[in-house]
Amino acid sequence: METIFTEKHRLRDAKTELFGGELVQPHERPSRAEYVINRVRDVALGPVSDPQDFGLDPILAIHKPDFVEFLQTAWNRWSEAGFKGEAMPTTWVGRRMSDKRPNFIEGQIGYYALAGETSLTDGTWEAAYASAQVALTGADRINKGAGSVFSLCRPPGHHATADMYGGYCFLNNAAIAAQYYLDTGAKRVAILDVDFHHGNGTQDIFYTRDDVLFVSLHGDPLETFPYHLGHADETGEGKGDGYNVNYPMPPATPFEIWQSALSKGLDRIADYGPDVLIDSLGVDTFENDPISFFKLKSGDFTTMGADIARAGLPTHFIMEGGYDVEEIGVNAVNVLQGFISEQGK
Ligand code: SP5
Ligand code: ZN
Repeated sequence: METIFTEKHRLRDAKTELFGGELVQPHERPSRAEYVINRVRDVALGPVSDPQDFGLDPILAIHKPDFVEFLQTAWNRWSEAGFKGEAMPTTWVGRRMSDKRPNFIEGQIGYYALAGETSLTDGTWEAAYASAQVALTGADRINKGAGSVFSLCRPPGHHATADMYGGYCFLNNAAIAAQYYLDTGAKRVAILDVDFHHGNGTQDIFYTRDDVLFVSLHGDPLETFPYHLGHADETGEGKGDGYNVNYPMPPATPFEIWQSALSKGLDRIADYGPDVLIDSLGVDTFENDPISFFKLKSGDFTTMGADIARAGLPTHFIMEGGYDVEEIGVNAVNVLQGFISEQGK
C-alpha cells in the first residue's frame, strides 16, 4: 500500500493545549506522524510519496471562504494585536447569542472555535493545507485505480466543520477527499470513522445529504469529547435521513463489543453500495491512549484492518487521532497490514 506523507506537518507545532486548566504540551504533536511514518518504513509497507498540490478549490468545496480566510490570517492578526501567547478562544457563541461575526481577532476566534484546547500558531495554516493535499493526493491514487492508499494526514481533520476548527483539527481532510471523489465521478462515498472521538465535523458537513454515508464508532459523547454531538439518534435530516449512523460506546469498551458495532456499520455500508470507502483512521481507541477510554490492544488493530478489507471496496485510509505513545505507529500500520493480508486472500 502506498503512503502519502509530507514533512510539512511539522509546521503545526503548538506549544500549548488547554487541558485540565493548565497549558500543557499538545497531545497532537509532530512526533505522532514520525512514529507512524517510521513504522511504515520499518515494515516496508510500500512506497512513500509526497503530495501533489490540488490548490484551494477542493478545500473551498467543503469549507466556507470566510473560515478559510480566517485560518490563513488568524495568527498574524493575533500577534499584530499584541497578544503574547498562542491564539485561543475566551468567548463562544452561547445559546441565544448573535451569530454576527465580530471584527476583532479575539472575537473571531470565539466565533470560529468549537473547542478551546486547540491553539492557533504560526505555521498552522500551512500544515493544515498540506494535510488536505495529502488526503487529495490519496484520492487521486484511488481514482487512478489503486485498491487502497494511506494518507498520513497531520494535523487531523474529522472535528473541523465547514466553518469551525477545534479538537486539534482545522480542515476536514476526509470530507475534502469525499467531495473530491464525488466531483470526479463517484456517485456515492461511505466514510467509516473509527477514531475514538465522534467525527462531529464530518457528520455535520454531510448531515443533509445522501451522497455521503457517514458511519462513526466512538466514545459516548455524554462521557467524552466532543460532548455535544455523536448520539445514536442523530440519523441525518431531509435527503440525508438514514445516511448518518452513530455507534456511541461506554468507558472501558473492549474490542469484542467494538467489533460487533463495526460489523453492523460495515453491513450498512454494504447496503449503501458506495464507489469508495474512506476510513477516518484514528488509533486513540488503544488501551493506553492518554486521553481516551476504550480497551483495544495492538493485535486488535490487525483484525480491524482485515474486517474492513472484507467490505471489498477501494479503501482510502486517512489518519486522524491517536496520541503520545510509540504504539501509535504499530497500531496504525497494523490496520493497514491486516487490510492488505485479508485482501490478498
Ligand atoms: C482528532 C482527535 O482525536 N481529536 C481529539 C481532541 C480531544 N480534545 C480534548 C481532549 C480532552 C481530554 N480530556 C481527557 C480526560 C482524561 N481523563
Ligand atoms: Zn480522536
